[in-house]
Amino acid sequence: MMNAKELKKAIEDNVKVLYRKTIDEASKEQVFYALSYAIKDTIIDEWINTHKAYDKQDAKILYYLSMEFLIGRALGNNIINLGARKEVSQVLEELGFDLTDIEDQESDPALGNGGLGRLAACFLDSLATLNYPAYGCGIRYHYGMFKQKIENGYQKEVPDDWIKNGYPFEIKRSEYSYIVKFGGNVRVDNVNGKEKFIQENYGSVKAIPYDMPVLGYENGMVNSLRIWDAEAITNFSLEQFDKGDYQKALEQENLAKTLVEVLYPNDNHYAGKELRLKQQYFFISASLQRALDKFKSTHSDIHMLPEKVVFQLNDTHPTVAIPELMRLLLDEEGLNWDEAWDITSRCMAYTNHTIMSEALEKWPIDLFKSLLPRVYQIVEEINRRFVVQIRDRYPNNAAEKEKKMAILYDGQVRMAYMAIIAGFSVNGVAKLHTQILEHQELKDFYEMMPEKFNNKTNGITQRRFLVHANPLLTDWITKKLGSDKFITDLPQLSGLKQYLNDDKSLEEFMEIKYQNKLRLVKYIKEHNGIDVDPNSIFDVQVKRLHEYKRQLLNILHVMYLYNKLKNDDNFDMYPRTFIFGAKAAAGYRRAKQTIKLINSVADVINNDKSINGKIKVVFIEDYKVSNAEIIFAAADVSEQISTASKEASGTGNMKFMLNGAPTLGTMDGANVEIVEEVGRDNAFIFGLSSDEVIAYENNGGYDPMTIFNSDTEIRTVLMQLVNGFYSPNNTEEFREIYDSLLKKQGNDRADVYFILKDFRSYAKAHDEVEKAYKDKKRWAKMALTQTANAGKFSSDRTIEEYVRDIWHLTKLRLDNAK
Ligand code: 475
Repeated sequence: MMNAKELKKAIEDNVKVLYRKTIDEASKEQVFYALSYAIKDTIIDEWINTHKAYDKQDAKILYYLSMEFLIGRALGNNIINLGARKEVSQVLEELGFDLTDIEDQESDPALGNGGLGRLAACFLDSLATLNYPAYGCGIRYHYGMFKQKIENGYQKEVPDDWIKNGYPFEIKRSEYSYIVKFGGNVRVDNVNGKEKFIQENYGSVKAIPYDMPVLGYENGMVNSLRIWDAEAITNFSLEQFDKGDYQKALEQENLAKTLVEVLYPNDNHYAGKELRLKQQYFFISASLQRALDKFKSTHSDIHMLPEKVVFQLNDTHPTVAIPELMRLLLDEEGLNWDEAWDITSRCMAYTNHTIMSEALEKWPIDLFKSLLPRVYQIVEEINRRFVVQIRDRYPNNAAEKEKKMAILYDGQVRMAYMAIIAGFSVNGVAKLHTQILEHQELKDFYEMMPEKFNNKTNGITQRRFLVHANPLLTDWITKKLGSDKFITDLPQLSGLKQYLNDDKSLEEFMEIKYQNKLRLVKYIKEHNGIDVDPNSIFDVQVKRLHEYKRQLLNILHVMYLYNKLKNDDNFDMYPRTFIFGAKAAAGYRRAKQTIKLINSVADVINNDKSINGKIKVVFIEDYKVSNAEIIFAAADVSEQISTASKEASGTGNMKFMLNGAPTLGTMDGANVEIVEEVGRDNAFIFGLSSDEVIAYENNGGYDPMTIFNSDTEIRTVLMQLVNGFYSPNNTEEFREIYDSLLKKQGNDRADVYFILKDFRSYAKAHDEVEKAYKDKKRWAKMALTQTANAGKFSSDRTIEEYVRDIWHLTKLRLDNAK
């Protein structure tokens, strides 16, 4: 890192060169670019040095293959990982600028939907911090996750043109471009008695990589996130035109344009669009071609590949990597099937992130085959051999097993099954989730190949979600522990336990929470125009909107509390602010109606003077990584209320915990492990267990109508959905939500997510929260208990487990590191 004087000069020079201005004339945005280029300059030598070390040490490299990397803003994070926060702040101050203001100028790169994409970003941070050689491989979407506007209570999607003004931290690397082929047919030639498969009449695009630096924390390590862009193949169009194939040339140009245009905005949902499969094959083929070339540049024996390369499949979205690697090894490297299969299956590992059936990728065979004719042949052969194995192993019930396990079945290619069959590792993302995979969802596979299954409980990076998000708390912890080692060793936080009975420390801890609440109050005032009482309980649910996450349960409970305030003279409550943030997939009707409901309820309640501001409801527009950081730091209560068994892990739960907010939640996903760490007394747990949910799903026996008929308070709340209470101009506005809770919907039971079933125990858990909060000291202790026990949930721990059990990487030594 340059010193203060050099940095100042670099910023001033950049402003001059880029904008022909002196620093006193520069806008904040211009200073953002000037500073970012200066920071990139300081990174570049370490970036080069790191990759030289890869080669010199002949390091085994992880390729983390993911359709999504929800990286968020880079500037602040890079400054922190360079260990230069104070210095940069000061230089900017001298120049008349505030660092947080400047950071706010950066677009918030959202090349992901939610949990899965953010996990990938946390993993990259931890990999670099722990000195592991790794590439993130993904797509350079021109439009990331849409920006959300709320108009009249409805979500409106606005395109996110994040690279409009250029992104300062990426480097285009045209010299590593590759051709990716789609469609056409396969011709079989016979060369010296050996079959040769040649794809012909295809359309193709050029894949061009852009690299972004991924900095380790103060260790001189800089890995790369490599995202692929598409370009039409120039002069190819001319050639085609000469051949009279004008149509084809245009098609190719069109393909290049549309291919990487936009991220599919679906979380935990599979849309089955042809373009999505094209995106998958595009970035996978390019990433694998590059990985093989890199390997071959320093190795002569392709059989060594599994010793030097490992591919992690982030859910099934990159699973086409399996037949693609087979294709490269068979058709390009000339290996025979058994050799290719051995190598492929020792290089590929698969992570499952969800058991939601609507998220399972199943491609129609016709589509798959016409888009990827040669790859499909290979899938067929993989499947044929597997089916032979099944018949061998289960002679008595082969048909049944085939139905449950074959890759090709019922006209579909089942991607998860291919990943399990071909890879050497299958992992879930929290203990409970892995158990459900082993004993329910994937039990036939677990029975047949138990050695592949393992758990890797998710984690988060404290560099972003504590150090960057919560500088006040970071400084306090550093002071209390007498060291900042927790920044790379989160379990050190347990040292805070010695302060659990120290009144002064508890007061300091809560004062920091208060200051962070003020920061959020200001954000809400600026963005929503709502006044929020910083002394109220900040009860927060921020995550993607999905029925299984049950934002609906939360808002129905708010409606219930409001009724009590209005109708029951004996009822009183501690002031609460219910904060929501959530994007709904653009085509997800029910989710969008829930957003409208939250906003309609907010409208009525926030404007009712008679309740003295006891309840406020805030829907934060455009929930994203940058405002998430402000929200986590300010939360009192963490709502993690998914229907048990449905949330594979959750990672927001860990971010709240780290920042001192107890969990109000079900025994689902990683909540179970959070409770294990803090103890049952330091969490507010309610609702059906995952076993109970699964039993109801299998055996029936739940009818929400009995609750509707017997519980008047619940009934009143439900009736308010359809009597215009919250939608005076349209009593039908929330009819579908009402129906979903009480009526069978096609093949679905009423109240699929057990909202009415869990309602009473949820309300009771809220009572407990209030009781606990009123006792200031008890609450402070409970809050500090969260932070002090958050050590397990660092993604550093998760990565070390992946390395130990799956990747077997060696830490890179950086001789020139500072
Ligand atoms: C789980 N996304 C969380 C998190 O492991 C878990 C994206 C595109 C298409 C389909 N689905 C997706 C997910 O499935 C996803 O984000 N899953 C989430 O992964 C990290 O913590 O419980 O829901």
